[in-house]
Amino acid sequence: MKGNLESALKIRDMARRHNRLFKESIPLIASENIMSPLAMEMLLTDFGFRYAEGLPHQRYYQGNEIVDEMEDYTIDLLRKLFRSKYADPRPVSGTVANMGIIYGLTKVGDKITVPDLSGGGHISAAKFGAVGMRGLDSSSYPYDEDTMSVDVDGARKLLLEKRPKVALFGQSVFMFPAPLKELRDTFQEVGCRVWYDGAHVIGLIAGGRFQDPLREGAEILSGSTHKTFPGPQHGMVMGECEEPVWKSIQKGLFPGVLSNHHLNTMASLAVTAAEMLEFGEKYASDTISNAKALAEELHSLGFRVLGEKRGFTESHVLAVDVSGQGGGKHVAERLEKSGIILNKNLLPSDKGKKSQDPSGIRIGVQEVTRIGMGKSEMKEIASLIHRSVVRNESEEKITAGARELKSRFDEVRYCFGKLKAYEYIEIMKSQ
Ligand code: DSN
Repeated sequence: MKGNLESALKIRDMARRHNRLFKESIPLIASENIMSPLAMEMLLTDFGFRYAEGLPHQRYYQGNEIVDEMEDYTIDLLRKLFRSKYADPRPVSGTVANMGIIYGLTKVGDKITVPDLSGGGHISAAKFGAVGMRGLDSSSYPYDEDTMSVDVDGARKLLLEKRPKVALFGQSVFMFPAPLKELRDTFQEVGCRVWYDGAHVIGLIAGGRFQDPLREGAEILSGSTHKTFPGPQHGMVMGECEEPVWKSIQKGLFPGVLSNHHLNTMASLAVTAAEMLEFGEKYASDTISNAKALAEELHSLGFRVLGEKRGFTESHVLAVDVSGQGGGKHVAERLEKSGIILNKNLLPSDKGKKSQDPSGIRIGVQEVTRIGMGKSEMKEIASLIHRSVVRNESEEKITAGARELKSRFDEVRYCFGKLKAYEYIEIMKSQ
């Protein structure tokens, strides 16, 4: 008994240590964020322990009256935020959203065109991911390293040649808008369903500061809800399509790939959507201007920041070729030991290279923006990175600098209420 209690407390100790690690580090992973107090509160409600399979008002369980009210309300908030005809907040993650769409819209052997992995494509669109699991015949758009985006002429050629059932756009290294407007006529000529996976940029879309896929030719928009959209780990799908298409997607989600969906994260997502309606425009603007500032500063310090011809980035993310500084793995690990957390990443020129040993690093500024950092702090971050990986200053020195910088920014912004970031649960402090 005592041993088991010790095991349980050990886990709590790990959680505390993890909180402290992120409290004291500079968090630059492009796919992460932290939540507001109200969104956080929703995670610790009874919603988290209940079942509500299916759609509101057509459930298989009793006790869902308030769940139905909450889910209807969430759908309305998402439809308003993304100006979409339909919304479904049930996917428990971005990849589950993608699996449901694939299951609902395609049959084994259907053709799909997707972004290439080395061009920043997501694993769910890969042959070894959800697309492959459905047995689809997939082809990748060529990538243009000059514009750091899908090559428009190459994509047009591929679409006309393959005539896919579904054309998918959206990446995990997503600096510039996908060429939806440019390809709109081609989509119509081919008659394909156009689906945009906006996981990385969906908070910027919500804030009206990136492209607006549902007005540019996409009829389906999917995403996770914890990157530039600063909510819980969850997923969502929005539709601007005909009713039968939407119904197929909803069937793909349930009973296709979901049994129960997670009601506490859905409530948390709804709170975040309301906060994005209030603060999203400013948050998206500040995030993008910080990304540009960090890119310019790193460039001026001699780093090879990709996308120079287009001003490095129009989103929250930048990609840096660090092959001259020991490669992505070495640089990411060195920075981690120095209090700066980011990830190694394949670059478009890395064709054939292993993803464990790429040339690049990926940097996202959505979380540091969320805690109030601005352009001058982007200069400080660039300087810390430069001092660590170019001037080879000691890990202790850089860690001290990172901690000092971080200690000045510990409050979650762009939300209702106040919360000290990284000090989530008061009870953990009092034990
Ligand atoms: N793997 C995540 C990312 O970091 O981009 C997306 O699922």
